[in-house]
Amino acid sequence: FRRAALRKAEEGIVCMCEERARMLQDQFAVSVNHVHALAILVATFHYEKQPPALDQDTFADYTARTSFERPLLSGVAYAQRVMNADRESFERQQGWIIKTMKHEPSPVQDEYAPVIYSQETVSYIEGLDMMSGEEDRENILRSRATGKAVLTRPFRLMSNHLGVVLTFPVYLVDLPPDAKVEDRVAATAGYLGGAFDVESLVENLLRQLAGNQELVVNVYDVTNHSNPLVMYGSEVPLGAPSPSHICMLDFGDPFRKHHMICRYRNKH
Ligand code: WA2
Repeated sequence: FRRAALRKAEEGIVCMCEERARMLQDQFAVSVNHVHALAILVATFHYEKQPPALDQDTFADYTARTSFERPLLSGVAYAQRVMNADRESFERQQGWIIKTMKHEPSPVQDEYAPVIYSQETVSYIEGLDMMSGEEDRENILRSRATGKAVLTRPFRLMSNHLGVVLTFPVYLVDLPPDAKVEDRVAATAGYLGGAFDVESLVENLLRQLAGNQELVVNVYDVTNHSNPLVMYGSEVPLGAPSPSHICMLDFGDPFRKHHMICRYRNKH
């Protein structure tokens, strides 16, 4: 009887874990696709129109009304690439000065990525140089070098929740898929990105599922397999070995690897 019960528990956990992994991956993918479309919106209406046919009010209104398309993102924003030579005229034109993510006036840098458009839910990043944060900076550099969507490692967002940032590059010209890195960098206009508030939005997602009470779900960034980073859930190691199941997750950035581990809360 014990063995049959254990087998049933193991089968149950496989199903429940796969269901959760699939849901999370799907909601992640639709959110990424919609941010991709927003990057094209900025290229079309900010850069391909003279004068630009986009402003903060329009961006805030459009992103608020389409937020249902990005269920795992707490907010999206557009950071413009500003070279140091153009900083003064940029600041004069905007009427504010570029600040660091610690809310100090930015020291001189080769270039900056100040947020010029933001969804109201993340309006606190407006005017901040997103290159002043280590994780955001690495994302910006990797996205423009590859032309693809990239993700940070999990870290504490400015909302103070654990999450990851997604970044798409926006280019001034159409680039062929095999464009050289230096051509990509030279053509970079800015960066469209958003914050995956994993801590609160994944909690919401899992809470709606049957069996939530009995299951412990953890998501890890296992890009460096010998140093797994918690992306969702608590890090407390579980005592007695109980049935567990691991599901691979694909969040669309081939540079990063993620997986989900599910266990029962009460020993079976
Ligand atoms: N957005 C919201 N909260 C954050 C954050 C962020 N980055 N970084 C830390 N907390 C405009 O890649 C460009 C958004 C960065 C995009």
